[in-house]
Amino acid sequence: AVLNGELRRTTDVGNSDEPKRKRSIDQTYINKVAVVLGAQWGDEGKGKLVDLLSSTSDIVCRCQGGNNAGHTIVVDDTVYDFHLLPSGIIHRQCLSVIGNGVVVHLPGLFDEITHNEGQGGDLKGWENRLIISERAHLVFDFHQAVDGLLDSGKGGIGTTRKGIGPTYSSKASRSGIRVADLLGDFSWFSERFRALATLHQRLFPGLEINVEEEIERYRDFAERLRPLVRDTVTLLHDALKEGKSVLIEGANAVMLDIDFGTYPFVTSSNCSIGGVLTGLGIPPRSIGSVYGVVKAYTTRVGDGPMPTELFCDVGKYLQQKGGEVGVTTGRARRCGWLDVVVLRYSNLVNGYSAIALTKLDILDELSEIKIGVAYWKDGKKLETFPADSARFLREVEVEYITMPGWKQSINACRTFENLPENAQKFVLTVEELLGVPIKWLGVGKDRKAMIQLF
Ligand code: 2SA
Ligand code: GDP
Ligand code: MG
Repeated sequence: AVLNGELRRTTDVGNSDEPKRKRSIDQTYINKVAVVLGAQWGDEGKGKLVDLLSSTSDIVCRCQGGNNAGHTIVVDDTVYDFHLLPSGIIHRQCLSVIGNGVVVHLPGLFDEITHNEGQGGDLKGWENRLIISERAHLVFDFHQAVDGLLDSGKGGIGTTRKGIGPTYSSKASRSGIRVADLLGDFSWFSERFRALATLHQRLFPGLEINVEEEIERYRDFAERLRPLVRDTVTLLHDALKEGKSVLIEGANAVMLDIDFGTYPFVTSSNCSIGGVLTGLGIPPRSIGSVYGVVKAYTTRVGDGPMPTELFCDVGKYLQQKGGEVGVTTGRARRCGWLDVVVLRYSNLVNGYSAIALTKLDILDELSEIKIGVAYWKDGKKLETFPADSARFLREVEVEYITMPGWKQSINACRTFENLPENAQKFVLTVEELLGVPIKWLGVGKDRKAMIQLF
């Protein structure tokens, strides 16, 4: 029966002499969590959307990746760049959670805090609103050194060298070290550290690790970390029960997902919707809206196929006008046209409720704008997204549609109706091609340069 708009099922239980029990579907967690995910190859502007949504959220969580991510937030003249810290950290009412699925490089985390404290006052009091999972795995300096060794020369994929792959390898091979190991009995941590370091030295002869010095360094980190650490699974469940609103900040993006991305040119975590559940320990039914962040063109940093990549002046224009430089490594990002084949596949995996289309203003000066709508190979149109990235995806031909540009600045526009007609047409075309509503449009770097459509 439906009572007060809620589904309630009443069932007789046991024999008829016993009192009747009422069973109903528990509504406690339903739709309390909103998720922001990268819909392309990263750097779509997730940080900016998370910043916007954080102002009305109680908790903001990171669930996967590490300090390979780079999320930029521009507040007037202040630029914050976050790598491990959830972008909600600059909102005082918001608790920031680093979940169990994240890999944490402690020296990097403390440096990031110091750096961003120097950028502006909004980080003040961070120590009262940052929580780290006791189940998160630790990235050590030797993981980063090994990342560099593995990625150099032929076969490298252009990682950020932040130790992400080697740390998730330690986690999967069950030799990794978690926050809880560091904060428990220190001799247990020391023993595990020696074993892990020795294992890496055996695998990579010549790898220098000053084992005892590192252990002492971590004695200090342990004390700095201790006040921030909690059982985040229980914390989040309690918060959801109390009706708090939770926002998840995805890092990297679906095309870099270890399962669904362009393997092996991917990162080592699940950056799509599944990583939200495994990286935080929240039930699927707690998830409500899933927002995909889409840049109005495509970028990729590091190696790997990118069918709509532009090697001409338009590519250079997008790179320069878009300021397409890696936040973590300073590498120039490769640029190309918007690729709807990627977006449709991305939507299959993540099931977006709505899209934020960012950096529309970067297209301002172009007289023609293309959108990739299909892949062809050997005279046949591809019906599904190819899994063979190393070879097949590099050889597909892209079919484009061409749209006229708007040749004027849209930076000051704050409503859809204010946008030039050709910009409106571009937005409506993307929406139609993708079949997902566009809820926000990014028209500039600043926090305020965003149009909300509904
Ligand atoms: P890794 O370091 O093992 O995760 O690298 C594996 C691949 O994943 C790509 N990757 C990224 N792509 C875009 N943005 C990322 N974050 C930084 C940013 C990147 C930077 O926000 O700009 O500063 O260069 C990111 N992190 C990982 C990476 O390029 C490899 O292709
Ligand atoms: P993230 O990794 O997805 O959070 O994105 P990054 O921060 O790595 O890269 C996005 C860049 O674009 C940052 O420099 C942002 O400040 C900037 N940005 C985000 N949205 C917009 C927009 O709508 N217009 C312009 N011009 N810049 C934007
Ligand atoms: Mg980024």
